[in-house]
Amino acid sequence: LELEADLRLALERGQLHLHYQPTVDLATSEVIGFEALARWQHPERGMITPAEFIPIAEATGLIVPLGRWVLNEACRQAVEWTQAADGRPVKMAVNVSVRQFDRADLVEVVAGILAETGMPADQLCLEMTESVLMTDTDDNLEQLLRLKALGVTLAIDDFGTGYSSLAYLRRFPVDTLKIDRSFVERLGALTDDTALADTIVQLGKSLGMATVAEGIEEFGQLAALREMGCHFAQGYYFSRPVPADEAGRLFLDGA
Ligand code: G
Ligand code: G
Ligand code: MN
Ligand code: NA
Repeated sequence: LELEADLRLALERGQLHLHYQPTVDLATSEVIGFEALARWQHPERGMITPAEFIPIAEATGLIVPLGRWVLNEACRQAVEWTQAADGRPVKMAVNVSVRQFDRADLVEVVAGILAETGMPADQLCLEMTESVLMTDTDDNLEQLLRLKALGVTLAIDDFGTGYSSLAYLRRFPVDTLKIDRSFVERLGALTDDTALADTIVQLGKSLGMATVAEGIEEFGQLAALREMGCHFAQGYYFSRPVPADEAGRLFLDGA
C-alpha cells in the first residue's frame, strides 16, 4: 500500500525513467533500435525493479498513466535520436500490459502520442504477452486491428511460454515473435531448446513474421540464431539496458 502511494507520487514527480536495450539486426550487426524498459529511482529505497512495481501498477490501475508516460517518453526519445542520426530511423519497442487494453481509449492514446511526438507509426512496436490474445478476445482483437491500422508493429513478448493455442497467430494481426530467453539459454548444444528456437524461427518465417531472439549472452547463441535465419536479437552480449545518453551514443556509433 505504501509502495502504491509512492508510485503514484513518483509518476507525478518524474521519478520514473527509461532504460533502453538495443535491438541488433543479425544480418548486418547494426543497432536498429531499442526496447524501452521502465526504471524507478525511489528516494529512500533506491532502484526498484519493474518486476516489483509493474505488478503493483497493474493491480492498482496505475499502469494506465504509467503506460502512457512510457509510450510518450519512448516515442519522444526515438524522434530525437532519429533527427540526430540525420533521419536514420530508430525503432522503438514498448511493453504494453494487458490491463491497458481494459481501457477503451488505448488506440486514441497511442494515436495522440504519435501525433504529438511526431513519431512515425512504423517505428513503434508494441510488445504484449499472449494474455492480451487470451482475455476479452473479441474486444482486444478489435483494438489490435485498430492499432495495426495506425501503422504500428505488434509483437508477442516471451513467445512460447504462455498457454494459448497457436491458432491465435492466424486470428490476430501479429508482426513479430520475440523468442523467450529460456529457449536461447542453452543454444548451440544439440538440445531440445535448439530445436524449439529453430521451430519458432521457421514458424515466424512461414507466417511472414519477423523473429527477435531475447537474452543473447554468448557468441555461440548469436551464431546459431543467425544460422536459423532469425532476424533480430537483444541481450547482454550486445548490451544491457542502459540510460538514454549511453543508448543514444550506441545508436549513433553503431551504424
Ligand atoms: O529489465 P527488466 O528487469 O527491465 O524488465 C523486467 C520486466 O518488466 C520485463 O518483463 C518487462 O517486460 C517489464 N517491463 C519493463 N518496463 C515496462 C513497461 O514500461 N511496461 C510494462 N507493461 N512492462 C514493463
Ligand atoms: O520480459 P521482457 O523481455 O520484456 O523483459 C526483458 C528482461 O530481460 C529485462 O529484465 C532485461 O533486463 C532482461 N534481459 C535482457 N537481456 C538479457 C540477457 O542477455 N540475459 C538475461 N539474463 N536477462 C536479460
Ligand atoms: Mn519485452
Ligand atoms: Na521478453
